[in-house]
Amino acid sequence: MTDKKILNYFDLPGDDYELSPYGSGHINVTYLVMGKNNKFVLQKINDRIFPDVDGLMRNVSSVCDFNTEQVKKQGGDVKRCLSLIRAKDGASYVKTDEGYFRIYNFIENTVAINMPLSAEHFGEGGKCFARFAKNLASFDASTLIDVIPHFHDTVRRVENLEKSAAKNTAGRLSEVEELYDFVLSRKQSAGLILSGIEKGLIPLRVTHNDTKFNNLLFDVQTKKPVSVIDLDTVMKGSMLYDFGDAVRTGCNSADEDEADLTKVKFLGDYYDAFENAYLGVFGDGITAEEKRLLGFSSMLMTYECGARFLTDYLDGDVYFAVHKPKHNLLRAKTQFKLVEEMEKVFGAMNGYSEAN
Ligand code: ADP
Ligand code: GN1
Ligand code: MG
Repeated sequence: MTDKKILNYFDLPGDDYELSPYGSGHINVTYLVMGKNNKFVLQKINDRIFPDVDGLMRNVSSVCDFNTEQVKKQGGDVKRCLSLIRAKDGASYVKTDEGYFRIYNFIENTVAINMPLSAEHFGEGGKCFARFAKNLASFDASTLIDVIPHFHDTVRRVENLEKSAAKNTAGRLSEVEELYDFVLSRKQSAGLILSGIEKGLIPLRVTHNDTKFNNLLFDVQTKKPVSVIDLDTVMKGSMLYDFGDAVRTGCNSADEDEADLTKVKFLGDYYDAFENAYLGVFGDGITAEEKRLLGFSSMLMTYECGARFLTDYLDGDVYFAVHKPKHNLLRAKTQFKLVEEMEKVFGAMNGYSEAN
């Protein structure tokens, strides 16, 4: 637990603040900063995953500012946009012996939730993600640092899994043979989005790259989405990454770490609502190849995430925060079950081939 002395470095209004752990993100350590009259969000940045903290924070800061500017132009409420609270020396983050810290505004009367409440609710989430993508369409992508290179290179993700299986650091390989085979049996389609990008059929855009449902904030009263958060992974990418990754969490009838796999079903009506809403806001700019691969990307992003959880399980749980024994294994199993469910709707992953 971080000491609240860290708050002294930041330009916060005077108040009697307390820190308490907050949210269910897997990467940073997040605290609610609660005063009598003010609320903020403090994060200890995961500098093992984001070693170039300065580059990361330049990305986050410029994307926050750009998005806020767009919302302002549209006549929206800028108080409901994510923004960084500066340190007293004007910097966007603070480094101490304990690590790197940043503070965000707490967007009033909002909450993040892990799963949508209904198909329509997921559709609203889709509009919010698509609006964010649209807002960033005119952002100069060349100024963004690739904070985690090859983030959605699924081929590399599978190669990393193979390397981890070969090392078997935590001695867990024998336990996961079936899951490992599941990944290998579908690896021939892992490079489809990348090859579409190489062929110029899928444009590179500024993308969020981590559009899971709890990276949206919802108004507590209206339950409508208010803002996209967790901007650490905003980089150049394909809109299919954002579309597919949102479907991964929003169309799963169960939690990401549900142990009872019979509960893991793909929610087709949620998918339809999301696709309609997302594309409605995203507009006509979508290419034919992007359209062809919407369902496929949902499977690919779910498969990739499962492969990453499995890799981390084999490595001994060094990447994602875990809160119970075999947590990464449970998460991997859920993802693969969901891929199987999706294949019933979208066809086998291996059945998709490269566009000519
Ligand atoms: P991680 O990278 O670990 O997922 P996030 O930035 O997504 O970190 O934050 C984790 C959780 O903290 C979010 O899912 C949300 O519940 C909460 N959170 C983060 N930023 C804010 C904010 N500005 N206002 C309110 N809640 C927030
Ligand atoms: C992590 O940061 P968070 O918890 O929103 C991860 C995503 C995974 C997700 C799986 C930087 O997201 O890529 O899809 O967990 N973020 C990073 O739940 O690796
Ligand atoms: Mg998050």
